[in-house]
Amino acid sequence: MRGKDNLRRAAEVLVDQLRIHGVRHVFCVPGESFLAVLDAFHDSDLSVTVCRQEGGAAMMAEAIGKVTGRPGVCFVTRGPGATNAAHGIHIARQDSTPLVMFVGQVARDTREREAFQELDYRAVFSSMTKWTTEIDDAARVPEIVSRAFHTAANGRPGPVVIAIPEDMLVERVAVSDAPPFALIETSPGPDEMRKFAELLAGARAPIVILGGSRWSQEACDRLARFAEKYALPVCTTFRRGHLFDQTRPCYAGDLGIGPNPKLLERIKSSDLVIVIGGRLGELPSQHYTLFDIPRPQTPLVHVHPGAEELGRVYSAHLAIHATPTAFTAALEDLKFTRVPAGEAKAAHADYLAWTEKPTEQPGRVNFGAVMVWLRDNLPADAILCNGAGNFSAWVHRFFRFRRYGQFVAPASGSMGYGVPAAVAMKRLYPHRQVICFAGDGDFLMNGQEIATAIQYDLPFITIIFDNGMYGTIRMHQEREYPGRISATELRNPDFPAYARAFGGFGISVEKTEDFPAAFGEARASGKPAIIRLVIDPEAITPATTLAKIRAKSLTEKIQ
Ligand SMILES: Cc1ncc(C[n+]2csc(CCOP(=O)(O)OP(=O)(O)O)c2C)c(N)n1
Ligand SMILES: [Mg+2]
Repeated sequence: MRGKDNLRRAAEVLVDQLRIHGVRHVFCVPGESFLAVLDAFHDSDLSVTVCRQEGGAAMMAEAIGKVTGRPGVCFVTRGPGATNAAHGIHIARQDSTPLVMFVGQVARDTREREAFQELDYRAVFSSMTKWTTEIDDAARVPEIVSRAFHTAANGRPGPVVIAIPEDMLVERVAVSDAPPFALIETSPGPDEMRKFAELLAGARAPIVILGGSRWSQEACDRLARFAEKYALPVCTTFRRGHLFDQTRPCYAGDLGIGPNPKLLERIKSSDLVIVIGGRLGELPSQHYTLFDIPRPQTPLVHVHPGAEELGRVYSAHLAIHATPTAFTAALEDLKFTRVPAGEAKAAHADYLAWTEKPTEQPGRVNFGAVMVWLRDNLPADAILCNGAGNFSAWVHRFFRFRRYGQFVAPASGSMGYGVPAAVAMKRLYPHRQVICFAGDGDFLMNGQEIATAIQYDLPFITIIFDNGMYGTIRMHQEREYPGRISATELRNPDFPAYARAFGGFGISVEKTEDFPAAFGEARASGKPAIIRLVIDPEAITPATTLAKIRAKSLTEKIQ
């Protein structure tokens, strides 16, 4: 509440800054360290989501940052709250997502005594954030919050952590608000675009690889038009499948874990690789084997919004410091001396052959067939979320993403992301269908956020791939230490009953053909729902079984 002197408390100034910077949603687990902020929420029109664990709150904020390109915001308490939230901060780092996290801090006059739950946030978070700071002076709240939003969103986006000492938050100050932060575009220069046109016109078999952040629907559309005009094959990197409408005739496939071998062949035999937006990190580079380091033999064009990423691993033949949004705008004006002609048709045919039909699988539920059913039956703007585990391989392979922001999943490979991301998406887009895919291991890392879904009446459907194990690790185990199962088996709760215990809907599916009816019931319930798929543990990837991996490994070890 504003005082009689008409001065604002620092906490009110802070919440006012959030509104000015366009924030609509904040996610938090409350703490006594930032009561004054909670009080300021009381008078604001911000949509506040109270969560069950700070890791979930940080992931929800990260998911908002991922799909809007503007910093997602969360508030957590001191030591234990902040360290819980580290999970989401690391995702924002690796996924290049703008996020601003506020953390309670002990009062300024008790600092450095290791006061109750005190933590040195700069020391703890600096290796994961773009900036970690503490606000000592209430009068500087507008300045520091403004810098945090600019830092998080511009260049290579990423997380910022701001500690807010509790005594600072209740100080009353006379201070002016900052203006709204700006999303700053970095545009390619005319020389760079001319060189790009020359390289493309001279290439026999160019290929485009899309990744990273700082995209938008318009940027994706511009890229798609350009690719179609010149028949350029376009693939997307791990968990960035939403950057290209996969039903369009230039789509060449997913360059993530276990990609189509034909796609890898195509990249290896191409004579110009154009990477737009992504870092070409460990997964898309197939563990740094696809291209030589530092100078790839195949000419490489690398377009990235962060100057420090250009030349970090790959010394590109043409490095362009630009946001994907600005680069795709520049593509529209490109002039060619010779018209490039790519191999999109053949690449798309390879993609269709790889993804059209589900593969044969052991067990009565074929997850590939479930994904194909969802591909044919979900609305074009449905949002799909997931965490990490082998189950996601079927999502990547068999679904067809159509729109920007439709796929919300961690490129960092972090488990536990799907449920919080689905909560955030349903908060942001109440009228869109939201589906969360989870492994049985993955789900229970943040499954408690189903309580948040119930509290805010967010009816999304979680599909749990229940194979009774940490399947991914078991797969690696069988390959490296065949037959020696260690710490990968799981005894699971009754997942449908878990959903019902929270007030949701739950159902088990034991045969593929029962899935559509179960999905219909889950939808009709109007509640947050869990559909548990009973999966044969042998069905370890769309391409192979555990027994085959073990047998191959044993044979190799004998030789
Ligand atoms: C937070 C986190 N902890 C651990 C891991 C390592 N890890 C990767 S996949 C995986 C198992 C996933 O199991 P599940 O969710 O059941 O999926 P499945 O592989 O069985 O389909 C583990 C433990 C990780 N990626 N993230
Ligand atoms: Mg599992």
